[in-house]
Amino acid sequence: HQVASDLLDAVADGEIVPAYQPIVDLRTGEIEGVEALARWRRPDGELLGPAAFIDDAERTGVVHAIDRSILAQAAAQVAAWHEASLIPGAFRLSVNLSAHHLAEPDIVASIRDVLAESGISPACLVLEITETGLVSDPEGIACRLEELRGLGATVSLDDFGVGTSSLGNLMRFPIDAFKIDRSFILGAEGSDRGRALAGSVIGMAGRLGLSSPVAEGIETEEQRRTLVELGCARGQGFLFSRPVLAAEAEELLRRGR
Ligand code: G
Ligand code: G
Ligand code: NA
Ligand code: MN
Repeated sequence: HQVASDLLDAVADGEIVPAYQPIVDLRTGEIEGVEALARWRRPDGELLGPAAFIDDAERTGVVHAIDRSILAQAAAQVAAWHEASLIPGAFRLSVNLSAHHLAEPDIVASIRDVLAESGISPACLVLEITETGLVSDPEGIACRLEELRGLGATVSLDDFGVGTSSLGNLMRFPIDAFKIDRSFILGAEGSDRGRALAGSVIGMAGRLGLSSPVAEGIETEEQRRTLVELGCARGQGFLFSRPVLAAEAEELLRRGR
């Protein structure tokens, strides 16, 4: 399989690297953590986003190697930032985990080993699971998520609210948090109903005893203000920073101190 072997080569050659997007306190702008997002740095210097390779990676199973490599690189980076006193102890690293990956029996041991090698605490790790991937084998996935929480990691539902059974997922799966999909942020600006819906989703997290949700895709000051009014404490988006490579992320952290 040519696509699979090209992608595996890219992982082995260190061409799949994390970009980091800050997750901030929406009131103060303080950086509380980062989401690591995979990029394919081609030998010619071109940087490809996941749209160019993640579907192929899922289809061929190479996504496991990508997820593990991004976690290892990002955890090592966060450990180095800790070492340099650029980030506080409570700083959190979010990584994306393919739902396919959750079917792998060795995933829990694999994540535990990668964390142990990097030296960062599992309590710093947030595993983002995309809602739309949670269709097959719900019992197996629920079991795996419970084991991952047992390590001390946080499990967060990504793109919450746009799947076919978002509320059902809150019942079925042992999750700690969710990320509010960008469509709610756009909706909250568009109409009273959209605003009420976004407010309800934010309020629901609190009533369920989940951690404060992260709002995704914030691009304007007005969106930030609206979310704060609606009780949302954390978010990410181009207003604060696009996803950037490690050196640029480090600059943001230095400035944010
Ligand atoms: O970074 P972008 O900007 O384009 O990311 C698009 C989507 O690609 C993300 O929402 C996420 O679902 C997926 N993605 C990004 N990085 C990773 C990764 O390391 N592993 C997996 N499984 N998905 C990722
Ligand atoms: O994991 P997930 O699908 O949530 O990844 C976030 C995706 O959203 C990435 O592709 C990232 O580049 C993109 N993104 C991050 N911030 C913004 C933003 O403010 N606006 C838009 N349109 N996309 C964003
Ligand atoms: Na994500
Ligand atoms: Mn998302």
